[in-house]
Amino acid sequence: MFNKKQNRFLTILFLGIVIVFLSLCAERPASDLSKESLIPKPVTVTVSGEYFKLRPGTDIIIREEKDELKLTAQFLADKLKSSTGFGIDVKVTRSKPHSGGIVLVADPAKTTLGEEGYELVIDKRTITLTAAKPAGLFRGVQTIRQLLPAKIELTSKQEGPWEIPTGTITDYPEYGYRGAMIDVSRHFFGVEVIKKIIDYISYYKMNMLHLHLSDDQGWRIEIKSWPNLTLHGGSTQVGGGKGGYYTQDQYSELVKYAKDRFIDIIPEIDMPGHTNAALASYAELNCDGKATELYTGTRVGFSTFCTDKEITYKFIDDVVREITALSPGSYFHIGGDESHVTKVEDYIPFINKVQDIVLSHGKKVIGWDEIALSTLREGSVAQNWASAENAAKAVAQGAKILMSPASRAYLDMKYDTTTKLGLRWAGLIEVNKAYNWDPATLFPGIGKENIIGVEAPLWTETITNLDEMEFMIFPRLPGYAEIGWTPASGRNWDEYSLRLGKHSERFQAMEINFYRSKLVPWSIAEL
Ligand code: NGO
Repeated sequence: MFNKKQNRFLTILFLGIVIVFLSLCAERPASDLSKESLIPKPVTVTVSGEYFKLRPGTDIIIREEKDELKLTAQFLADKLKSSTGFGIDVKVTRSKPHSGGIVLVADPAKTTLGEEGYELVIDKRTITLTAAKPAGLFRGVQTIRQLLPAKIELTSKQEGPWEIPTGTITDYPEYGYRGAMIDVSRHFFGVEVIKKIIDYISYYKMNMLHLHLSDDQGWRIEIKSWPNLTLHGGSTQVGGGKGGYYTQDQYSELVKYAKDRFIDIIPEIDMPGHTNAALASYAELNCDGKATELYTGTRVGFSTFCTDKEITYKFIDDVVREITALSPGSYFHIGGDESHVTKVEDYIPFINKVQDIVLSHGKKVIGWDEIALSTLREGSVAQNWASAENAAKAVAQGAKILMSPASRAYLDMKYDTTTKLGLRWAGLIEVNKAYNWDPATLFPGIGKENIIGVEAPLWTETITNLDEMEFMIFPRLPGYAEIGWTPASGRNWDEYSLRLGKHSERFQAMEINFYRSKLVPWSIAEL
């Protein structure tokens, strides 16, 4: 029927088909979404074994032209564009179903997902990210980033494949407050450094950045009605360097940068102690009417506002008014720690008055745990750092606690005896010690219902630049983020340390200077 040539052609064609068929059958192993190294660990994951693949032409699709949706969609597109080299665009399409791509859906009816929860349905052609609120979509976008290979974080074009295992993730946080604090007073850090910190904390789904804006060594935010605070009080720092401060415009720029990532900035003006920078700037705030000298050491507890002068409260009212006008978040932090030279009979009425000032400007109060000595106003929060007894006093008054126990959560504590940076008054905090605790069982009588969340503070007596900050923050920060997000029943160090080990690839892609703890199996050989 066929001649020799035709026979040969048919045989080759047949063999070709067989080879293609066999290679299709010799499938790669099924994917397993539940084995991905996500931090924080999601609440529930179901697996369907296939792969979604990002390709040239994969679009990010939103169904409504709303700013918050567009912003988050564009944020994702920008993250994916440079490393994949694909022209990933945001498209507004009302029609459904979609023919592939990443679809972001705001569905207010999904109330079970709460303020920040999200659902991610990944199939072979489409990723559908749904949330009740815009913040939930943003948190879900972080999950998508973490599901892609670490090189997605690089800014130059990389080779794919860009695959994500299929399945479903339903996820929401355990606590509503998950934050970090940066002390910009002991050493000052400019706007670009703080933006980096905001990027890092948002990558791990934290939602609060507390800025410690004033202390003995420096006043760091412009107050137009009291200009000498920054001109003089902001002019130095620990060690005698030149210090610095944020103008109100720069502060607003930070607030917006954070807000776009669904993070609130919580401003702190520490008082009545830790106030030397203000006392050096305005003589009238001192009981003896004499301005103090600027201070560049690290000792604490020697300064106090004059608590029985009227001008002190006029001053505080001006400061709180100007800062709250720039702050959309719901809290103002009044410090209140270590006021060792303020008599307790002066401290208590002072904190009571200051709480009322903050409330009169429409914000709720947070203060370090000593504020529990005063009469806590409705909604005031005590930030536990040192004293379980103060935390208990706050709870007895019906107040909530923000958990930052120094011996577990202070980012400025050394990892081990060889750590050059940092302090050790609250002990050494290796990565496992930082991770392995449950805020809801740390103190008897203080349970989840009494706690608004977790915050990890970085005090900067010994920290002078971004590199040093990163070294103290990483790799402990992802652990604090997970403590705040993932239910305690779903957390254990052995399993977490494997996931954390994989994140070294991401730290490296983001050029983060991190501490290579021996307790973590880092996944990059040349470490
Ligand atoms: C304490 C103190 C800060 C120090 C920090 C150093 C609180 C709340 N007050 O924490 O002034 O910088 O320790 O670890």
